[in-house]
Amino acid sequence: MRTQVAIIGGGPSGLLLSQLLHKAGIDTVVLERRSRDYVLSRVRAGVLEWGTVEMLREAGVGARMDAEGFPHDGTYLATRNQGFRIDFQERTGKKVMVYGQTEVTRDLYDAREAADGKVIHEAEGVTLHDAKSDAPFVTYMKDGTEHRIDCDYIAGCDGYHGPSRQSIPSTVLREFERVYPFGWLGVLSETPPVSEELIYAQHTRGFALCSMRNANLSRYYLQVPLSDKIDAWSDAAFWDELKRRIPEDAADSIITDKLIEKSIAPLRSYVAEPMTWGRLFLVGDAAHIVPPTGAKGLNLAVSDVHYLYHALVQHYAGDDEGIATYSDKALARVWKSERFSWSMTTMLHNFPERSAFEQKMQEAELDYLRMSDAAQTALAENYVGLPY
Ligand code: RFL
Ligand code: PHB
Repeated sequence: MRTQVAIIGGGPSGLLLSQLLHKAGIDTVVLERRSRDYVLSRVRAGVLEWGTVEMLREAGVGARMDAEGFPHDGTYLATRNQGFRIDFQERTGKKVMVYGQTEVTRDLYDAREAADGKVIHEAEGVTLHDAKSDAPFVTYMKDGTEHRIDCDYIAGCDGYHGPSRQSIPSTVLREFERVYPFGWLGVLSETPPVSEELIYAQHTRGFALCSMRNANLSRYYLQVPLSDKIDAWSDAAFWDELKRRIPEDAADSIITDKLIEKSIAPLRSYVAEPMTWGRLFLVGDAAHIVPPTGAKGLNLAVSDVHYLYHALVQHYAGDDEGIATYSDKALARVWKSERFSWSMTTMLHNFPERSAFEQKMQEAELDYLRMSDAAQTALAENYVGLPY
């Protein structure tokens, strides 16, 4: 088989790239290791920057998001008894959209299917070849047979554990990493959200987040030690701990029920440079990970797609400037989102090894944010998304 762009990974970045390129008349094949149902069962991001919203509209997959998503003009930051609201709209003229990654991915699969797009599920042993040459190709196994796809370019949209980044020689790749000494226990509950807007809560027992998917589906998170086992968290223990960490009025009014999903995710910051190697481009989680506190992971994947999509369209129109600058442009934005996610994480979590001095610094930072218009504007500007 031959295609113009072989895309490895059928998560949001691979599917969005393929959909945008299709609309521009560029042929792609998406290779996904998992089944469609498995990909759609993963509960992940919930907050879309406005740039992401506009990219999804541009790709022709915005209709359901516009009908069912919830635009949010602000968010709450809370300590146990002193919450305050940051108004994004007032401070930046922008807002965010609450619409789950699962729904984004479903809309993209539907669009690819409607356009007869080639998305190959359960592709095993995907291997990249000759990315440094002018004739790269990808091989994979499907139903016991080996297949080969020749292409002009390879887009590595295969997440943190995929083969794309690993195919770049270690002499070329530079990695930057911070691993945090805690994780997030995330749950879904078929109950109305406790608040119309998200609540990011700092507490001496650990961080908590109240988020949502729709009017009857709430998403809550607790900071937990990495050593915690998911089975040791009963539903009752989860609700009790959440109530201890969020503001009292929220704790008093929260509606609790049986939890329908429970998982623990570790937190890390990670960047791989460069994001281009020969004819291979890394996109999204394949190149970088952020801790979820800033709600940036999916949004960064989408901004990478934006740069790569335009670079490829330019290339097929005879101009390689975008191809040559893809890595630098994407990384400039990646590092700023890394900084924001790291600073939100640092400001809001409990770090077991923190000194008394560092503890005071954390309190002062949140107190400064509470009283400073400038600090709130800076947070809002980053949260709604920096320009592409
Ligand atoms: P994905 O979604 O990991 O998709 C990669 C795809 O590649 C496939 N794959 C392979 N395919 C073929 N061959 C192989 N050998 C392969 N190996 C892997 C995988 O099966 C998968 O389908 O990466 P992508 O597309 O770059 O998208 C990135 C986002 O998924 C991620 O950044 C966000 O989910 C992060 N994130 C959040 N981001 C936000 O913007 N806002 C949020 O509110 C937010 N909350 C979150 C999050 C991530 C979380 N977890 C669990 C990681 C909350 C959580 C709890
Ligand atoms: C979510 O709804 O899953 C969510 C929201 C905001 C975050 C992280 C996750 O910062």
